[in-house]
Amino acid sequence: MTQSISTHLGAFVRAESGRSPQDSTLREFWAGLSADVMARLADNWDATRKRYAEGRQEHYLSAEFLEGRALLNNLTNLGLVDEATEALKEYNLNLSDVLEEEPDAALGNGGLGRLAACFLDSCATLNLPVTGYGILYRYGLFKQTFENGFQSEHPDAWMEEGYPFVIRREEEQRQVVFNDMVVRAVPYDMPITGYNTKNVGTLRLWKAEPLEEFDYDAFNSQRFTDAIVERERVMDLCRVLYPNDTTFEGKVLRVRQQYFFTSASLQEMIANYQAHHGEDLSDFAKYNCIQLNDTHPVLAIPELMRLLLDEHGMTWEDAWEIVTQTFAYTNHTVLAEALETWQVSIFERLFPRVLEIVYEIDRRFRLDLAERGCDQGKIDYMAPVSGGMVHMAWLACYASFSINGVAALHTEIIKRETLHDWYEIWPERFNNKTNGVTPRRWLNQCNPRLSALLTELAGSDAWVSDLDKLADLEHFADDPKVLGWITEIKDANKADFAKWIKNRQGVEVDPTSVFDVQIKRLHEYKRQLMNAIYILDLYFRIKDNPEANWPKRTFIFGAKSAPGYVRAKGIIKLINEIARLVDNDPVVSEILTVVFVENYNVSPAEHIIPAADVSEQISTAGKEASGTSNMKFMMNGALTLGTLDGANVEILDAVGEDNAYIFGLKEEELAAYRAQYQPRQAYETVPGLKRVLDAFVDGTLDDNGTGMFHDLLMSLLEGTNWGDPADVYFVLADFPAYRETRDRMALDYADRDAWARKCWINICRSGRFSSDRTINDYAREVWKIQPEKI
Ligand code: GPK
Repeated sequence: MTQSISTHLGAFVRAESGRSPQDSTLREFWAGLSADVMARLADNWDATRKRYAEGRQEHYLSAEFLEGRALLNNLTNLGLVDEATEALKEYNLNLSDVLEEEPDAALGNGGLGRLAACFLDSCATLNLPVTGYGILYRYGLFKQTFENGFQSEHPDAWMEEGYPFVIRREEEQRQVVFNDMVVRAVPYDMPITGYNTKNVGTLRLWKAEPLEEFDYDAFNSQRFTDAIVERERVMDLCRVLYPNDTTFEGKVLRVRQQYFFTSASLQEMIANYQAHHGEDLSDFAKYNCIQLNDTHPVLAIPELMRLLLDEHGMTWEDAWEIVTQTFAYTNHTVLAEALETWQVSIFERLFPRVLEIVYEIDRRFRLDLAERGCDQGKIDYMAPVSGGMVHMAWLACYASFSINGVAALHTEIIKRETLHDWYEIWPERFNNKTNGVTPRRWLNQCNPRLSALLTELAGSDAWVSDLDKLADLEHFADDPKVLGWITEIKDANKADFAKWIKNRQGVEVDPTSVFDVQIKRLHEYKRQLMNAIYILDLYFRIKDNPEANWPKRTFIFGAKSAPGYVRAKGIIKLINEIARLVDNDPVVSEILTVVFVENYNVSPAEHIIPAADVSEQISTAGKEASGTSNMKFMMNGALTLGTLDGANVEILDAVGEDNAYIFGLKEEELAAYRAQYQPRQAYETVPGLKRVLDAFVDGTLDDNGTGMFHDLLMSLLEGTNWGDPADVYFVLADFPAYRETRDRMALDYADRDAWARKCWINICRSGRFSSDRTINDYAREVWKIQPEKI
């Protein structure tokens, strides 16, 4: 199709609305324009799929893909943004209004899911033969509202009104067999377009459906409920994304989900292999590599064994040889509560044959380790099955040829601690792949002003698919004219944000204030609580001395808490109460504003990040595996206020101490610090701290009688019932250094040129945090795949 959008838009909209375009809704325009985009990419998509099916491929298995919106991404990749803008003008519509109609595909919780989405974007752009496999959740991550400052959760029926960017492929369905049910796995494919390429990759999301629509006999005998019970039981499988981030819950439905999508994906890989390379599966690993995104898809290991043994008649030795050459495993956290361990009894109930295979892997593992001279204690600890539990990470480490962490420090920690015993035996399996983010969505699309400047200064848009090119622009850091433009662009983005948040939540923010932002899942280790304590302390300091020259600041939060994570919910309520306290104070509210963006998600992030001045990356050292918002902020010219944790370490390495604000205890200092740490002493002696913490419980802030704020205070001062020490995450220990650094940062902002210079250096040195760099590293060092340009 070479005709312009305006030629067909009316017809596509009519097909969606059944009305004339003049009478159609914005939503119908969104659907019509999206249908046009799908029509335009169809042939290239088909050609890419066929091409990839022939050669060596990588399969990215992930329970989460946090895609966000698709239309602008696809319009940009197809070079259609201007045409679409013009076409909509003929109907007196704005492209941005139409784009805002699109629901976020929030099939992920946070960093891990968004990483998978950035990776697919890079694979498409780099023409790499990679396919993503996941689950078509009917309900994505819950929608968050605040009710009197408390988080409440609502279902996110993101595709109920129709979603044009997935195609159901009925003819490619598989069957997945559980002990107690047989389900159809129907693939829904989402095209993944790349920048400056015709290649279109695929995200294949499986949906569970009953073998029979419903029980016709029951229906005919008037037992209407019975007729649909079995159907609903199957549909339950894909109904909802588990809303936990970095915590594990041993729910049967979740392990069902995991087996469901891994089994369907493997069956397809085998069928595709046989279609192209013959019945004999000996060369399976030559043509296929599977990346396991955390342990969620680790059931693929015993399931591939089962398929090779039972369905394809292979010997154990041959099958194991293939399996151990196929799988690569990425670890995303060192938090103990995230490590998946399933009760043997659950496996027994759902898929006894898979359990049998797991036991056989376990038996051979134990022999293997005994032969290596390991003692029984070590063998029991490392074994895939012990204490009645299946340890998914241990299984992954044993069967995978590659094990990687997601930032240099994180990889060192898993080698030294989390997975140390495996590292001792198989050091060659371990490697680091520092995360990255796609500069298409996270710079080119979300920050058009800055992108235009970069393109103008660089003389082309080549930086969009080769972010290292920005390094050539660094010399403009000494050009006062350019520094002025950088400041103007940031101010314009901040004004846009102010409009957006006013319209969304009715909050007024001052675009001339410093925008200080922390957006990420709510977790104690990420220390939103330390951020809140700072703001409350600043509130009191301003009350003490209102005449001093306080810089104006806007503190922006975005965070969802797992619904069952009571303390995290307490922190959300606390921040909302501090926001209210500040807002109700006639003096302080002239200087400070606290905004908690409701229902934080991918598309809100696209509004927030380009407007940020300060990027809060303040996790306890050693706890944040990588972090990826830190990279998005850097690319958009916000300065990092952070600890030496995760990828912050590498950001500091890239920009140097003059261009980042680093504070706090280092990971290697924490153990010794813990031995003598007395949070109560910090509470008594650090100036201002007692006043702030007392305000949690003395009536200054109101938790509506829930006791939440008292619990937060106790978590800092007393530890908890279940044996944690007080202040597990060193909030009070790091607070003084955090306060000093953050105060200094706010003062530094006044010199806008000096500030802009730092921002510019951050932007120009962000090349290594493009997910293109990460994916090239995976492709070369782990997947051993080459670009296949159609
Ligand atoms: C790690 F283990 C997990 C998890 O279950 N979910 C999740 O989002 C995050 N993560 C890490 O917390 C981040 O530090 C990291 O950048 C991200 O995964 C991607 O690797």
